[in-house]
Amino acid sequence: MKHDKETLKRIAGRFQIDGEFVDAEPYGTGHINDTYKCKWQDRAGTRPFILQRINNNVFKNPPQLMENISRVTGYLGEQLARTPGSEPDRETLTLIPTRAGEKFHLDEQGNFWRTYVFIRGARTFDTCTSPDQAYEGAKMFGKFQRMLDGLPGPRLHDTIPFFHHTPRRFKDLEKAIEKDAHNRAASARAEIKFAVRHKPLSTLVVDLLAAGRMPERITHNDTKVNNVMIDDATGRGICVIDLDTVMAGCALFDFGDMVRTMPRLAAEDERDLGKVSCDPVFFEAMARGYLESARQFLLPVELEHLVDAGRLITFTIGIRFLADYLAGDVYFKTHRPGHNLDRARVQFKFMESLEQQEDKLEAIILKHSH
Ligand code: ADP
Ligand code: GN1
Ligand code: MG
Repeated sequence: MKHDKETLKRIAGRFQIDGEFVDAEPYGTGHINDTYKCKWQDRAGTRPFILQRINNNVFKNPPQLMENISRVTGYLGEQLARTPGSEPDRETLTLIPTRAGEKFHLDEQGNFWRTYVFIRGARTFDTCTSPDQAYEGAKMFGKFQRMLDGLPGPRLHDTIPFFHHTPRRFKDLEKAIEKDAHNRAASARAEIKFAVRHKPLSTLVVDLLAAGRMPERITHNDTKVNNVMIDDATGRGICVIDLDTVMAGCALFDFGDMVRTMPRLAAEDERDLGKVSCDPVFFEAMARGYLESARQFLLPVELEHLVDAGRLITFTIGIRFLADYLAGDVYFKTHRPGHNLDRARVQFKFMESLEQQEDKLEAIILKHSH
């Protein structure tokens, strides 16, 4: 455990929570932040909370990031409060302020911490276990885009500039290959070759955005399946989480990351590549879910490129894993040697499966577009 319990107790104590701190344990399988489930006890019993250290290697301006999250969750909460039958504190993340009334706590070491209400009776899945989950998760991400469509106020901060800018990501990869700081390029020759062969794909969405042919929207930008919570009792999608990258983007970024994760039944770091492919039944459930929520606002140019977006975002994240492997695993959390290379291989294998099934996937999108 990265932080000891005394430290966590001290930090948790800075937030507006009643009762006594009981315990904290690492929680979830995210690659970026340090997430803990904390238990607190008061007269009514024990209650869990999520305590998170924001990764400030990845996010350079945590106060701006927290301003985004506060605006977004506040706006979603207001809309939910007006919707009969909804449960605002389960259907959006809710920040708990510090005792000083701030959105985050800055500790003596320069770490930024935040606390969320724990969403009970729900969980996340690293891979979908049924087509229904793909349907539910995708429907939630579509609804999330729809609900944020009218967010008032100034443009959200770019928490990571050029986050899904594939040509820039490709340049980063080229730099990492050239530097080869850990002498790993030789062990990734096949993957580097694959990436270089697919370089022309990089410009697809950025060119359309630059030409003003693709609308900018508020998007989540990290819509992998374990960033949406599924209700234990009903199996319904309940809440979109992990809001660090909510900012201006393209609807295709979100759909692309769903394609990358929802119809892939093998793990993101599976070593047996024979298990890695796109399952068309799960793909269809996901497409149906997303389009039920998003069909009403998507433009033809967005609908036309949904299948391409799957390949593009899978490629983008594949080259990010590969670049991080070459750079010595400095960005994504890794749990074994070669972990980022294994992840990159899965992305590239999955891209091939998308390429092979392109016609079938296009037909599915067409079927659910109207
Ligand atoms: P990361 O950015 O590292 O992926 P996340 O914000 O996604 O971090 O959190 C990691 C995991 O913690 C999630 O996948 C989810 O399982 C769990 N989690 C996060 N927020 C909550 C919450 N409010 N209630 C319950 N579980 C949560
Ligand atoms: C990271 O935070 P997490 O684990 O949900 C990453 C995403 C990648 C994903 C790959 C801020 O997501 O961009 O797609 O890993 N988040 C950030 O699994 O870089
Ligand atoms: Mg996450």
